[in-house]
Amino acid sequence: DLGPSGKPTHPLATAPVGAPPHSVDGFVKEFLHELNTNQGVPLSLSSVNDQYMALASTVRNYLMARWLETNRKVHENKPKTIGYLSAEYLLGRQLGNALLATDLSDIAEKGLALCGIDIATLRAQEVEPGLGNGGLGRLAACFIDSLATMDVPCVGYGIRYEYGIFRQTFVDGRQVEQPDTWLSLGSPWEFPHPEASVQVDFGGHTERYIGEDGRERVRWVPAWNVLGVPYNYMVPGYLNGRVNTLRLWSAQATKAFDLQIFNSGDYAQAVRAQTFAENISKVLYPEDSTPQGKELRLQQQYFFVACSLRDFIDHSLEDGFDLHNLPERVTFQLNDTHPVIAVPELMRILIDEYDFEWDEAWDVTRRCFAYTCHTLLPEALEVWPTDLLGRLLPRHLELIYQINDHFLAEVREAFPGDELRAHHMSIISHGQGVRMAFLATVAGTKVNGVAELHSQLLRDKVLPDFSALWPEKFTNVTNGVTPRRFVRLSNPKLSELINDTIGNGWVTDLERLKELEPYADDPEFRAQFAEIKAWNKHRIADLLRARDGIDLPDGHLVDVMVKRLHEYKRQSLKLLHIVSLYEQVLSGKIAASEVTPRTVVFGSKAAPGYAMAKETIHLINKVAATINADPILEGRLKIAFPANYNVTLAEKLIPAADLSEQISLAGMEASGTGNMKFALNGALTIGTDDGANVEIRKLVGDKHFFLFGMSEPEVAELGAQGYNPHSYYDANPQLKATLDLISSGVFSNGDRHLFDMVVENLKNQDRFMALADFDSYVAAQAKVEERYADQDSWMRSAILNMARTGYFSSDRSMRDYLQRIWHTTPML
Ligand code: NBY
Repeated sequence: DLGPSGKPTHPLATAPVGAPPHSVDGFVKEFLHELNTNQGVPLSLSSVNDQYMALASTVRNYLMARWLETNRKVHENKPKTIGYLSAEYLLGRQLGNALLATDLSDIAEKGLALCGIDIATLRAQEVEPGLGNGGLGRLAACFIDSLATMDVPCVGYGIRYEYGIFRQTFVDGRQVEQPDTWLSLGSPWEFPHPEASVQVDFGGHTERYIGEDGRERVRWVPAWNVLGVPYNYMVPGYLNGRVNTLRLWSAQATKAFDLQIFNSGDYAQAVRAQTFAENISKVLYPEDSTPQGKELRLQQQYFFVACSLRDFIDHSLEDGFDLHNLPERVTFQLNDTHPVIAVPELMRILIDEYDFEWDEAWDVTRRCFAYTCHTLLPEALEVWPTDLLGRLLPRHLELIYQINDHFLAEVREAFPGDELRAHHMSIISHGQGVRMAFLATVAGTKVNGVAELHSQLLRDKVLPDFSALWPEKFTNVTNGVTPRRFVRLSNPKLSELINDTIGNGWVTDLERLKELEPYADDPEFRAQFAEIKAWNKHRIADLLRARDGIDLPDGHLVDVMVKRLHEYKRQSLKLLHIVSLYEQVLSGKIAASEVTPRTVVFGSKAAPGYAMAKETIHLINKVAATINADPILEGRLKIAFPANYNVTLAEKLIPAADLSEQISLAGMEASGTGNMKFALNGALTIGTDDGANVEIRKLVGDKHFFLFGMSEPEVAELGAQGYNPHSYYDANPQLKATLDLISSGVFSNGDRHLFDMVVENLKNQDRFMALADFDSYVAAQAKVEERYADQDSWMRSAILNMARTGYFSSDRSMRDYLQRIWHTTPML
């Protein structure tokens, strides 16, 4: 503990670290100290970035005593820890959350004002760490927030990408990606620990030899290696004194690797080796559903998982710890299949390094892992070609074959003579490769989906043979979102109203929002609620004006669809609704004055290689430009598509929404989490019976939710019959007129073919059945307009949405994981 030099004699050396005084004066003193000693500038000469960096360090200092104390307690009490393994963490800005967790917001604001600084300017200086694509990465961030707040020991493990999710720009309506240089102005929230670096091996071959005990053993002789440098981030619990750790790994060349080449005299080659190693954590892959079978991606996956297991075993366990007891000390939660290579890695460590017998090693391994699946799309399931895997990780491929052999023996025992079943269930599919979801299912103690419908479909459609073999392995944990970031921080006025009405217990016990239900009938409360909604609309209007030069009209229904661009999510269906409204006005079927004044806001990134998604973005922008410029709908319909939707924008946009668009084809969206954030901020949902929408609707009630479209069984039936989108086009004159308007060239300067890719696909393929749901969607939108016309009734529903969706706190999700999967309880 105290290092090699013996007992310290200075009394301060063993005193617990204290936080700076919780007062404006104490804060100012600390802030100026940080500005002077960390940034090396006096206040008078400091830049905004200097001030932001000093502010971040100051807040960090307040958290430090708690972090040290948390770590001391973990060291002393050796509780079971959750090792959350995730290739993505979409954290959002850190400053506001840290201020909230330390209850310093007011003190900081006052202190900075006394220094002549507006804290809002410093908040705006922070570049969010965008180390994730979308829902999956944001979920990981919500979960670690909840675990810290619930006093559960957890280490989040992941990758410190030098470039996170690309920065989206639009050039003539088309998406153009720019690198996300989030580290360029310094990163005040991270603590690098190069001294705790871990070596990770790759490539080479394996050798068999006879060990001292006379048994045959295997030795992996790797060809090259890299160093993983840990960067620690604080994960503060909300006002509870706990600070957990998020440990992100950065890749560096190892000394040995350099030296070898330096000694050969090839300096340039040695420097290239450095670059080669550092490439591993260079950039986040921007695909959010179709995995790229790229070698570098597998390197990333193995890199962070190998670092994390090594780190946990070497640094979290006491010397001489018997690894047979590892499951008592950790569950590694696999956030989708991206970290599944951890399974053969733990087997390798136990067998090759710790001399475990196969059965012992497997028993330990399977009790250490649990797997969360986040998809239903077949193309989203990761499969690694065996030759690639064998080249990069030869020992791991052998172990996977062995795991598969043992597993298939179990299948044959359970279903004698059913060779076809064994074939279907094989982890290794001939011709394809290693099916990572199967490996995860075989290895995990538990397998969970992320909403009730999804978990059901996972059992019935994606992994039916596995659920037949191990029914008790499958469970559901419905996703949740952190109320700290997505209500308390993002909607300060609403938070104040809730506090004034029911006290502030809801921030850590979100079901208490139920106590607001009676206030839905209180005209005074409704008026306050409506005023806050209007205030949030002005706030986003101000932001979009400054950020994007977009002007939002006053007094509109704010209709928001924000999520990654994917055909299954059906942004094109939203677009058809908009174009249909426009077409009806253009052709005189309805008067512009009959259209409910509405602003539709889109926010969405497309995977750079996903042509259809990019074309859809292009079309949305062109439709927006045309309609926004056409006086015929002036003041009636406005389309806003701010570029680079991210967590920071979401925090301002979601609280301003009246209507939440959750319109995926039923059976396709595993859960959705944006849907929860909108409901909690008092938006009504227009949505299909998909993902967590199903549970939202059940809780808020049919009267307060606009359901439309086919149900999942109806989708399956239509698919089985043979879906023909063209028949809908032919049969529905309004749908035909809508698609024809796009093909007419009005949105493309007369070019009738510019959007052929999107239009022809809808007419002829339409894999996600947008045309089949069009009528029902348009009818539901008409109901929306009708309801919105009665503001009292709308606000009542909005309040009930908020009051009834406390279930979707990620604190509740974590309680479910603790009970159903991790079998552990919060502890101090
Ligand atoms: O995970 C999302 C689901 O689509 C959404 O329904 C769910 O609410 C959310 C949290 O459970 N999935 C998701 O965001 N997936 C990815 O971001 C992703 C990223 C990378 C890859 C695959 C999926 N990949 O293969 O590289």
